[in-house]
Amino acid sequence: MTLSAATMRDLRPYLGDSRVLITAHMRPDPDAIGSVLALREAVLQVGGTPTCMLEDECPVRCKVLPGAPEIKVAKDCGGLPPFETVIVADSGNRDRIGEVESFVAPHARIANIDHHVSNTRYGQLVLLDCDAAASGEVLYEIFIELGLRITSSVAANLLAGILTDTGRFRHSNTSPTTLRIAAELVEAGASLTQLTEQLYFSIPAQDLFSTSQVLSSLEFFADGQISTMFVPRDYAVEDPDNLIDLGRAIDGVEVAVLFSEMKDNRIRVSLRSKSRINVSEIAERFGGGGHERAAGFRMYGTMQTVQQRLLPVLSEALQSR
Ligand SMILES: [Mn+2]
Repeated sequence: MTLSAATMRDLRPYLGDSRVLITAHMRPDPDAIGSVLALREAVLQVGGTPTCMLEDECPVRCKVLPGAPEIKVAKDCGGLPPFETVIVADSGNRDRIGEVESFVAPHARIANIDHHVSNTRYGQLVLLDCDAAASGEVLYEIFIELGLRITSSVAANLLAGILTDTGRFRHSNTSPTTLRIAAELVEAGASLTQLTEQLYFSIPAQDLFSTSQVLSSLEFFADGQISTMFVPRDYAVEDPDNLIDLGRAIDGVEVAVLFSEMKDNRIRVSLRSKSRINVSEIAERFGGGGHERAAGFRMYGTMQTVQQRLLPVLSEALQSR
């Protein structure tokens, strides 16, 4: 599914507005941060005035992305008048922008730029390409169509999203187009080596201690086809994707699950599958969403009760394949 040129061009008036709010999903990952920062440059190039705002703080590993200090946190923005023009990147549904919602004017025009299959198609302008590996890939196409410059900082921000959403070009969402776009971005000045070092090999030492604790909670179900791990609330883990990748890397495991305690007494459930189970379908049954091989949802309860509700659903899915 490729976006039509006409639909992409409809974004131009959004970019040129004198007050544009640019946001993405809560607990931002490099694709969310990189997309927001690339959009910020797009707005500046067109002559608009961008305000970048997220519900949560920029993760430490993303702070090196060009322009990252420009991103504001919603709770520090009290008093800012609501925005009539809003661009949301990388968020399957509108709720995922969290507190930023209070800065969206009641009749604001919203552009929704995303690649999640579960996207609810909110907003007046929907730029959704479910075949794209990352929002960074969708944005690359938009930059080209609108004749915007892929500066070295835009290239780094877009490549950061593509690199991480493809698990460093390993996941099945890595298409020939993904690789071609990545090559163009490297040519435009993004350093794959530098991004990989910054995003993957600068782990805070505390994270490794937390990782060892989380690994000790590892359990197996359905003859070793399901692995589960628990992340208690007081464990600070910068990159939970790394943990769940470990659960999924185990020989014989088809689905890896990571249960994380949230501040509001809900449990965040992250799901990854290898080849047979569509975890997006499973997450949707619990009110969440995502991609075929990577999805998630949130639910009230303890990590154990949520695990007990999920396991029969996963076992059934495994049996029917
Ligand atoms: Mn993404």
